[in-house]
Amino acid sequence: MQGSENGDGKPNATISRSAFMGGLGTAGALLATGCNTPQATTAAASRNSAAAVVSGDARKIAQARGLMPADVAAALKTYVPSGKTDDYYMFASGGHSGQVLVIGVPSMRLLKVIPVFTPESYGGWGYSSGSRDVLKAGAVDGTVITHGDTHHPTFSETGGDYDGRFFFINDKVNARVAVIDLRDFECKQIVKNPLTLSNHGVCVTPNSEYVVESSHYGMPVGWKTSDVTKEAYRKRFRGSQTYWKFDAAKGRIDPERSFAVELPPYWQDILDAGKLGSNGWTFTNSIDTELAVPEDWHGGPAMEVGASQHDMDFLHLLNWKLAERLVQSGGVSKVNGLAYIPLEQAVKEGVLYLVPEPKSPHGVDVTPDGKYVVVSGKLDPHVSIYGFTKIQQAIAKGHLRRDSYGVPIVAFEDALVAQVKVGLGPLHTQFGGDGHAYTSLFLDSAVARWTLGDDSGKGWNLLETLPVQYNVGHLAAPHGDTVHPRGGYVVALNKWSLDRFLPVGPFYPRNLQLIDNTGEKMQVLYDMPIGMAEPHYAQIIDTKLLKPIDVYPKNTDVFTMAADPKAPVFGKEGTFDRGDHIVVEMSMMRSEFRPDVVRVKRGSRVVWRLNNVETAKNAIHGFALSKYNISLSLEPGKVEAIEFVADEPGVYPYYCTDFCSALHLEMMGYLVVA
Ligand code: K7E
Ligand code: CUA
Repeated sequence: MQGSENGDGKPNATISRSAFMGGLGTAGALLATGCNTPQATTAAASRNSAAAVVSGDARKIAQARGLMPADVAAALKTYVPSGKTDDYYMFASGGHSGQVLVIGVPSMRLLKVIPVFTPESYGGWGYSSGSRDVLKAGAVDGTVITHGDTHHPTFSETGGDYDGRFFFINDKVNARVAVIDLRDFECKQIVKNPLTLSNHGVCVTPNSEYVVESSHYGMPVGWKTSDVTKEAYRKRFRGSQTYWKFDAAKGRIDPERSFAVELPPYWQDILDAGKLGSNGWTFTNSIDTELAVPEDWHGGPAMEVGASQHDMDFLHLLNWKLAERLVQSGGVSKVNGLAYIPLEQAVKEGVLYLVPEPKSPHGVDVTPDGKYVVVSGKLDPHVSIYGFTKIQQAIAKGHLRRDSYGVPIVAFEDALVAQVKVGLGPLHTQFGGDGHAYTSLFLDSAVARWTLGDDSGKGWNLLETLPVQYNVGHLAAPHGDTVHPRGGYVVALNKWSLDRFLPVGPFYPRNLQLIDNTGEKMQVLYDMPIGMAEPHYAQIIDTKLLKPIDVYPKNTDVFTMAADPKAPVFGKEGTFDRGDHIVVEMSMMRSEFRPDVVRVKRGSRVVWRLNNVETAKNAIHGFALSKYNISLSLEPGKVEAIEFVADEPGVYPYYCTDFCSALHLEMMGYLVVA
């Protein structure tokens, strides 16, 4: 028996969380003996009370429910008692829901859905003037987009580790990036990439100088062309990598100080930023170095065949610090308003290099020490480990061959340190606090755990694989892509769930599986169904790093995080005629709207400002207005505005949508249009 059993039947006061996590035997002991020893605990506070749980009753329950010792251990490891909170926040992409999910780990309880690219009536997102402005800023050629396909969530970093201040996420379908402020867990900004319509990878540089966005499908720059021959694809289609300058003081991306590097149209995919010794570089893989185009454009094979012919694609190495210096020296042009380093210039200045990478690469992840880049190809059973030092030596030596665009290529053998045969369909790698690496195996539906070695190629070994259910995409581990992985858990983000949950029709839940990686053998602890689109990637952050506000300061405009000079003043509410429009100044409090009647003339343009004047935590009021398609959520201290034309005579109720008090149903009023 391993773990925390101290053998004398007394409470083991020195038990650490990790010691407990390692002890599958603990629950076995519990079931076998039904003893009163409180081995099962994650916090000092629950140590004494655990004695009540670990009794003969627990054994009876386990037997009645047919639970095995491992099940009981898993339950104890994930159970967070009512009133207690989790150790970690997991921020997961919401896939093509366009939103972000906040989940507690290890309980796997859903804490919040953050509306981002898609209007969401519960939060008033896309209904208030402020949120509409954010969505409008992400418009494509004037069309406001009301959906998104979120893939790669990224926390802001300081010194290569999450700092708990901001959070970024991409929209793959329209090449946009959103900024979420972790003070209030709300989206504040969406920027549209002016060069392309599709992106994929997003990462931050180690001090959040830049949010980096890789383009995905090959596109004519600026997408305005109908010349779609194979020759046009080669000549005029391009990829790009955009370095969005992040201004942490303002909490916004600054497009004026951002820049892009032009790339060959190889379908750049995921990317990661170098750290520590490799800081200053980004690593981006690609999947269509064949330059395959649809059959119709040249009569060749189907896209998926055409794009999988080569044994090798290219990992792109970009020296962003050098590119930044070029931009700052004023030596670059602009394309569609964005500073732009053309391919030829990038090659000439030594900004861009390539390294071959095995078949249909997908994941690229830099090790916590910054020394190695781990690449996995969907059609190759290995992860390939490139040495940053080896790459730099090969570049310094020169005499590199070039691709058809003139980009220098570091030879595969000169960059490669080791390959680990992990299994079929390796996709993405995370790093655990135990010093091991974890790679998802899509085809095997498994997680591989392997050891990190050194430059000599020694020490890179597969330890074990754990089956998961099913078709795993990304993995997420606490701070698992930083310089300081915390370990304890790995979450497998599975595409399919097949037989795991109660049937809910043909759209099956996605399955997030929590894995304990503290023991000799990994163990699946918990299955969490996601009742919406597929989360691709997630990041997990120590809760101690986040200090969210619980009540906005009075009169807060959440888009400036400052007092709104136009906030309605308590005691001076009313309806005011401003000539060409009507202004409504409204206060909200338990359990009334002031005013509770708003009279306007038919055809008036109405600017309606609302202020939740509450100062108590959690005293949220909603505002829904019949017929005018308006739903708002005002947390205490928040000010919002809406605008509409009162175009039909009639009586329209408005009411509070949050059950805020015993008189909540009475919190209503009438808009009278005469
Ligand atoms: Cu593999 Cu978009 Cu990172 Cu999906 S991506 S899994
Ligand atoms: Cu305010 Cu219900």
